[in-house]
Amino acid sequence: MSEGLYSTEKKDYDQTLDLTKVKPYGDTMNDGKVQLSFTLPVPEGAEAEEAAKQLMKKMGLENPSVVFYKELAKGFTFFNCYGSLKHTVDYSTIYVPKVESTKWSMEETDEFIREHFGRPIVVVGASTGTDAHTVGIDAIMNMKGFAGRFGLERYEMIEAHNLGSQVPNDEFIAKGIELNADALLVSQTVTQKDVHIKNLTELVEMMEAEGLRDKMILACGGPRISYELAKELGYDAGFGANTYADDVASFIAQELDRRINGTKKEEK
Ligand code: B12
Repeated sequence: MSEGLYSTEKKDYDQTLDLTKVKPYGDTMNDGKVQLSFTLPVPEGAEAEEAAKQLMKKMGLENPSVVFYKELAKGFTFFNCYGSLKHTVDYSTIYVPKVESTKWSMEETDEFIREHFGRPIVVVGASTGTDAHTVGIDAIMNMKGFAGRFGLERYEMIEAHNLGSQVPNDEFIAKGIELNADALLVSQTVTQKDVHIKNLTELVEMMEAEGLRDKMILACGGPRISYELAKELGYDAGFGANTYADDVASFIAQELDRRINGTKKEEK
């Protein structure tokens, strides 16, 4: 192969990946290259550019460079910048708590429910409190699902009830009781002023006060929900961005089996 972009010749730059010292990748291993953008509340000009570079150095970026800046409004300048990050992380020691269930296809989950429970599992979902966002809970529950994966309504062995958005916690619980729900699914999108924490906590407290908490599987999801946060708030699981109905359906089926039939959680 000839020189240039497609050359296969071994280069003399560092190509070693050390998972104990991982840093960002631009176009060469360990170059640390980072792109960032931010706004400073100062007027556009050379002083603003210098201020942006000094800030980047304080963030641990070497060779900071401002490639674009523009006045956003009087007294405010927006920057696009690059730099090389000095810092590294030890990837080999990272542990992230996450849902411990085996992800099954819709057909596998249906089959499991048929065999292990002999009846459909009842799942009630809603975007609760003041949250008006429905797209997330619809992606999980509606027949057509999300990004080519069917939602819970499509499952033969799941009776899915999607209550929509802005459902008050007491109404949500009442519906769960009325429908004899096996699982309640809460969606929270707005996190301003930690409104999701208050709302999710209120739901758990109401369920505990009514002696219902251990009678139903309780899971939450949303773009800023993590499994760790959900567990901290007293939920059985939490699901973040890029979740599909398969993830939560497999979890519910396996968790219910553990509770009803005493099966241990399957290892990943
Ligand atoms: C569409 C939209 C709206 C629409 C909602 C229409 C509707 N019917 O849902 C409208 C215009 C009504 C709206 C209103 C508002 N919005 Co809005 N909205 C968005 C937007 C553009 C897209 C959200 C979306 O649909 N995502 C697509 C879905 C598929 O993704 P998802 O929700 O993450 O869901 C996935 C996972 O999270 C997970 N999941 C979600 N829920 C659940 C539940 C369970 C149980 C499970 C297992 C998984 C799960 O699975 C899904 C599929 O993978 C976002 C910005 C953005 N680009 O994300 C802002 C955004 C969410 N909105 C925002 C805000 C602030 C508002 C308003 C407060 C604005 C205002 N001042 O009025 C109001 C809220 C009013 C209210 N009372 O809630 C902010 C939230 C900021 C924050 N962190 O709190 C965002 C991020 C915009 C922004 N950058 O500021 N919004």
